[in-house]
Amino acid sequence: MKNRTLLKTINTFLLLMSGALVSYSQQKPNVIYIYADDLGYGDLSCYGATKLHTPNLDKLAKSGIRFTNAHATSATCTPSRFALMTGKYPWRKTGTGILPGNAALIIPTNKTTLPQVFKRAGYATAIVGKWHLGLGDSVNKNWNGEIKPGPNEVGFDYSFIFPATADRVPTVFLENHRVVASDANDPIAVDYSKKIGNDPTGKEHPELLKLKSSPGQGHDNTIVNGIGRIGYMSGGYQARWVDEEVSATFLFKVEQFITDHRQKPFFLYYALTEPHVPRMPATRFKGTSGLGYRGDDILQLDWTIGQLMKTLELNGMAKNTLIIFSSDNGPVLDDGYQDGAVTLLSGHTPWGPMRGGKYSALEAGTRLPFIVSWPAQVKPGVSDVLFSQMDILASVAHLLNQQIPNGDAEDSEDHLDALLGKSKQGRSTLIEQGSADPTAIIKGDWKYIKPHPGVAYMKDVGIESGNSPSPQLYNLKDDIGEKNNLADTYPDKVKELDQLLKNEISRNTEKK
Ligand code: NG6
Ligand code: CA
Repeated sequence: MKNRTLLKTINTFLLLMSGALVSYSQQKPNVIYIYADDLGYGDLSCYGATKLHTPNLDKLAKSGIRFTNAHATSATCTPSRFALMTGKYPWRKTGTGILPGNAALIIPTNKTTLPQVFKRAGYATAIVGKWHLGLGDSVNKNWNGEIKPGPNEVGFDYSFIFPATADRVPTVFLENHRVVASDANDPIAVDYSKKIGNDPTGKEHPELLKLKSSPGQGHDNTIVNGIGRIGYMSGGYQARWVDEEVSATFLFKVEQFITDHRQKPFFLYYALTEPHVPRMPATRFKGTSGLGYRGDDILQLDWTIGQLMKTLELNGMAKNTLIIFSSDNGPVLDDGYQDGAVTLLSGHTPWGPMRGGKYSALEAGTRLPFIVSWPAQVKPGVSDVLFSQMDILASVAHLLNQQIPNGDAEDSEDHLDALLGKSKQGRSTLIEQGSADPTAIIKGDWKYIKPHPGVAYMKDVGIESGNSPSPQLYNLKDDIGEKNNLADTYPDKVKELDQLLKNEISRNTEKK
């Protein structure tokens, strides 16, 4: 009798143990969202690049699904990131354009965000990398004290970020609420309207620059690490980053976070800075691509992904980690510095087979590399479903059985099955935002761009904006390069899509 009771107890214990193991390893994947900055559709060899070789991302793509019709909501950084975090079209809210480095937080703290979905499902959450969604309650913040609200107030348990872009001051890292290596005796001050402190500016002292600014594009305020920035800063000498170390610093923090979270499922938002300007790769990557620092930066990015994969493998996490890799907007060559991106391009086509690029309503503005890998669950392949980064929020909520409260993440559509390659059905429509207004809409194979008075060609950056005084209609299935304007041939289609775009934009959008 006694023995039988003991046997029963042992059996129950074993059953419970195996149950616990099964439920963790099979049902709750770690999730890593990797976001490159200004990487184009044609920048990776798995997307057709021949002048650049990106073996680590190619391997990731081979292990998972390579999407060919996945989009950011916008062709610049802040709005795309806003949409990723909130599941809402950014143009519905005012003040979601490219932010200066001293901007206040623009993500509401009382709405469901992507990291909060994970948190509610019991995940540990972290962001490492570029933020660019504002910090604190106001522009006038004290960079030497606690800075909040920020990423930690919108769902990230841990944050290691830089505030805006690498070309904007302050050029410092923040870990949770504080600037890393700040010094009370050397306080940091930031100003975007006038010079402060005694640091030389690029405008006054171009001879001090190791990277020349492009004429007419600014980037000639405070010099940090031999590079002229947008905006002025003073103080914080120990806290200022060295550009060549930024990528390795983020990678280090990512590896640390992963190894610290072997026991609990996590969501990590890894926001790389490559290949955004100022491109200043680690010394050992300089000159390795033959295409200038932009190419070198992409090789550095690819190497970083390889290191991340190794870390996952070493920790036994490679199989049950869902990795999504994408970019926030299309590519640009000269975005403010003369770094060889134009002169050493050597036939490389960052925009792939499309027209446009960063700041553009043409396809290369928002159609981006998008790779999904989850070896335990996802079968490798290629998918042409229409998908928006904005849909990740609702799709992940489905995966983790989380409800989204009414009124939150209103534009995020649940396309979990498409994301995991189990369905060929994605979005039916998607609105595209170039540099300012949302002017384009995709429905099925059709894309319509409404007439817009802006310039057709942005000379400084060398990119077509997609603006035209006449309506444009393209059939993307046959004409991904948007060469054949069919507006005159299909006036009814133009009318239908123009109305659809108008209706969507007028629905629940703040007035300017
Ligand atoms: C632009 C900057 C550009 C870059 C961009 C933001 C000028 C002339 N150009 O305003 O250099 O910083 O903003 O890029 O200032 S993004 O990828 O973060 O949107
Ligand atoms: Ca960007």
